[in-house]
Amino acid sequence: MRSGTVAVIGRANAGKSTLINVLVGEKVAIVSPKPQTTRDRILGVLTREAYQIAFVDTPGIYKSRNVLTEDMMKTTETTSRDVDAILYVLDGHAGVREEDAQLIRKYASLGVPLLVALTKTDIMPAENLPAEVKFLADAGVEADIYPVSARRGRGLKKLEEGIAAMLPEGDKLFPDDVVSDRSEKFMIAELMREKILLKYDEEIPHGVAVVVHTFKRRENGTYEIGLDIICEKQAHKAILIGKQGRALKETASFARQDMEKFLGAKVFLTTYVKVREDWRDSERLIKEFGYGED
Ligand SMILES: Nc1nc2c(ncn2[C@@H]2O[C@H](COP(=O)(O)OP(=O)(O)O)[C@@H](O)[C@H]2O)c(=O)[nH]1
Ligand SMILES: [Mg+2]
Repeated sequence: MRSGTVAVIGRANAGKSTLINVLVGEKVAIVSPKPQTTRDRILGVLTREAYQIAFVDTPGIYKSRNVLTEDMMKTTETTSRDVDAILYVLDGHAGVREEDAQLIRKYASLGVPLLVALTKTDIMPAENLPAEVKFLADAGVEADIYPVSARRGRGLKKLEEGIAAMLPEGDKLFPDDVVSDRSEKFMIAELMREKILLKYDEEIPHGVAVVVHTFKRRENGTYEIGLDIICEKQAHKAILIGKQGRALKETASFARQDMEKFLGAKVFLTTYVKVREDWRDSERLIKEFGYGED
């Protein structure tokens, strides 16, 4: 049996979290079209008879701007040094750039086996593929390249087997039924953040933290969940809540439906919006809100 950890890295929005979710077969990481969707390292475990792959989702590669994005970059960097293999994800639709080749060469030089997944092939003209592969080869990338579509489920089995072949022989790292190292409470907060990412312009979700303060399973199996949505400005709070609270009601109801799917039970959800200016520049508040390294 082969087993090991695989850091999934690449630029923001490449499709890393989506790819992990389909490979693992369950939603372990939230997804949105906006950068900075993934803030933390998240583990997603895929177990088969012949191998076990523990994917580590990373926030991706950013040009740092505040303490939170710096922390996110650090998470990506330290993760890539601490694994058995690296899966570099490229957005085939956006096209491969010199910057990608540079990053791949950099990560390939860490001494950890690396392979490349070129994703979103479903929205990429098929005739572009050979050119992208040639571009990478000309730029000195020696790694194997796997074209995939997470959305259409194409090329996944080959990729999975390619990854497994790079892992060391060894026992399972996790029990068969484990798919993530994150708590239900974390996922609940993330599902709320995902809906905020989907509903509002970038400026607002990038400054939002979600903190679950109540998470109770009642005798009858239903859940009572209370959470705070923390934003950076009064003006953002007003937008998040909307006229007569309509916007918040809609976002919360959207999130609640996903929470019910995730928990397999009815959820009673209470949400409040609070303002904490500049929390993204406070190491203490970032920790208090549950982001960043332990
Ligand atoms: N068409 C298509 N879109 C994808 C695919 N994979 C991811 N996406 C979209 O790309 C955006 C970014 O995905 P995400 O997984 O959050 O990227 P990450 O920042 O690298 O984790 C989301 O809107 C996804 O729905 C794919 O295979 N095909
Ligand atoms: Mg992500």
